[in-house]
Amino acid sequence: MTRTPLIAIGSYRDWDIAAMRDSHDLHLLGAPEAIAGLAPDLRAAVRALAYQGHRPLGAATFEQLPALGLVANYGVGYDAIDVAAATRRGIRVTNTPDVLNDDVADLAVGMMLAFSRNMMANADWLAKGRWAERGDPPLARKMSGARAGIMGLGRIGREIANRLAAFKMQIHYHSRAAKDTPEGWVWHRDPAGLAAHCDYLIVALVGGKATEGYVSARVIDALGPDAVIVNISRGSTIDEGAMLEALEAGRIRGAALDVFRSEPALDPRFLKLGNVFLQPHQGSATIETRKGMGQLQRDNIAAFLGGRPLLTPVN
Ligand code: 8YV
Repeated sequence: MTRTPLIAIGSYRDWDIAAMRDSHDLHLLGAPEAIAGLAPDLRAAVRALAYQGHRPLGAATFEQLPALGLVANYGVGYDAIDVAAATRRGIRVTNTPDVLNDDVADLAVGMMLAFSRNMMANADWLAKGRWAERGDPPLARKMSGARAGIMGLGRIGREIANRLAAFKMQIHYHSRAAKDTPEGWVWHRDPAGLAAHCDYLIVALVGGKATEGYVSARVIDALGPDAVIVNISRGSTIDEGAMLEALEAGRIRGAALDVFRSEPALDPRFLKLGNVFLQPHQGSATIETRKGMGQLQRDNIAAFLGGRPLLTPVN
């Protein structure tokens, strides 16, 4: 039996490659530009594309694959994919929601604790022999009981809020409309209003044009000098220049960031700051979750090719 061709773009783990090879004639590419190098009869036959990565994928790629019917994204965020262009061409798009909520929320809480309790500097204090030489390191700051401001109470934002509630934090949030929440959670209509009422502003927005710079200079200015920005969403959701200025001037206490505007490259100004805790976009990066994401991506592909309803459609 001839197996259906599948183009997979990205840097997949061995287990994902093996699973895709199991049921498809797999063509693994590093970037969308490599599609142009595939044989014309293969390009004409491909109906499904597995995508991983944050580089733009849109009309120029779709034009090269006339039979394409599905782009299955490996990730909950699909801001790199031009969904409008896909829809115009009748191409369905799927993502991998929910399977990564716990990991991303865990990382947000972990970054908040690591930042507040000076864990990096304290580990360094110990490693450099300063504990014995100079005594205890400087005191840290308490996180439990502080005010959390969740920007975007979607699936991941809610998991973060649930965790922070267990840390006895008061939960404030901003979303387009008030949501059904446990008693005591406070909705703020205005993002700057949320900023004015929190010690930790945790950004859990979806990426894309609609949220570009949503945490604007105005929102950042509304934060108090004791406030910490936490971002596990997309670098694009924050006015990075305004945040860097606030951090450099000490107008906010600090930032714990997993995502950046020009990642994997970082604005070098970040590396000069002493009031940040930085991570390499690793919110979903555990073996368990990445396996779950790969499985959901493949399940969507199998559903599409089998003529069954998609599990997690975007359009
Ligand atoms: C990435 C993410 O997809 O799910 C998302 O939206 O940002 C991550 O899980 C990850 O970089 C894998 O490509």
